[in-house]
Amino acid sequence: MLRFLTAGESHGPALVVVIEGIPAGLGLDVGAIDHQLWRRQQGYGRGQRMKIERDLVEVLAGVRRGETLGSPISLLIRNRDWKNWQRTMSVEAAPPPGAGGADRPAVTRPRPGHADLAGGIKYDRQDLRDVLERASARETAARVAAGAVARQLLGAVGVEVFSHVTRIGPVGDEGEAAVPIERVRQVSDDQPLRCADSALEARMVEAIDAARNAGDTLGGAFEVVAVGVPVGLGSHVQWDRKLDGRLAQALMSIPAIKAVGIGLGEDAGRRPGSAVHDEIVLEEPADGTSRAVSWTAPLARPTNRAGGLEGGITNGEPLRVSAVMKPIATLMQPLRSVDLATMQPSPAAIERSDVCAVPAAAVIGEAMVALVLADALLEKTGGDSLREVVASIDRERAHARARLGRTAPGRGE
Ligand code: EPS
Repeated sequence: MLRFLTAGESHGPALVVVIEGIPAGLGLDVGAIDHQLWRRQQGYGRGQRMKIERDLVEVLAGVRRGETLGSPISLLIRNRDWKNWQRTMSVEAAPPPGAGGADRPAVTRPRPGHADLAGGIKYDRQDLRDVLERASARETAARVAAGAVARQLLGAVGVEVFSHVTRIGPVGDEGEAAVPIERVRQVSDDQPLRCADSALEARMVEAIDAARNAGDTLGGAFEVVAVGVPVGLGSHVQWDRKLDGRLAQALMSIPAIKAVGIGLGEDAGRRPGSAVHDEIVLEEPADGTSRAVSWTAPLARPTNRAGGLEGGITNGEPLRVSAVMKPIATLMQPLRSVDLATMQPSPAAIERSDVCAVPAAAVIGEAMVALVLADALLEKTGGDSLREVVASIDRERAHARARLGRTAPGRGE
């Protein structure tokens, strides 16, 4: 229903994304897209590149007088660093006169953990820059722009998506309880690492400093939360319609993501069933969902260990999805590699890079979750216009509530 494709190299002129399937009549706030791009650029541990870039979106198609048309939306984000790379990244066989920047030598020493070696062999490239330019996480700026559009569609039916960082390298909360939704919501973009626990965050900052001083890098983990999600997105009836599987694919496609969890995630494998499954009771909703917007009142769940998904279908509880990011592959104290030009042992190439980018990955995770949810929403509601989408959701919510009200005599609203 909703699809998007990105294009662009890290040091090329720009990134672009084409999004198809956004219904007509959505008032598009371009400033809100820029805000999401800004959020992706923040976080303690980013490198020099983020001092150069100031990502801003240009809308090329699909919007007129502030509203979407139902036609493909095309967004462009210019790379400010392009001016320093015009010779190296020139489209022409020979850089045109006046092209800026240096002629950089070919990259021939693949970095362990990056796409350099496998991509160079697969695409038969001698200069590994031909691979790393596209494998670079710079591409995720385009995803965040697309996600910011999806987020605005979701906002029109009351869905909100946010995130927090839960681990940087060895520093993380070992407690078993999930961080309450309201604390996650209060995490500020001005915090260095967007962690809900400020004492933990201070230790995370120290861990990043130590890694930087050692010429090393750090990964970590984050959680994305979505509240107000309608019941019934995704389906149990076929493998490729299960929403947990679709979310896992979307999050796993973010560079450096190595594991994805839904709700308890891997902890679910350590507990007995009685400490994993969420009881169904007749009372107020437990966490983050007010009764006024609940789809399932008077039914409620005292816990949400399932992370809002059962059978691959959203169940009316907040969606909670986590992901683990490995450390960035470019090390200032490089690992052993082999120079493919000489076939001699040689330290891996050093590219300017970040020490830690987990807070950025969390913002990208929000964007991917928003895109998957928007796709699943449109699958459920259909609709060429926003009016149709909203009417469908209102109708389905009213139906669910009337049905549950009937089956709980005396408790219906
Ligand atoms: C990246 C290397 C760095 C990062 C980049 C991802 O870029 P550069 O090689 O220009 O220093 O800053 O991330 C971004 C540019 C971005 O916008 O997130 C890599 O090799 O993946």
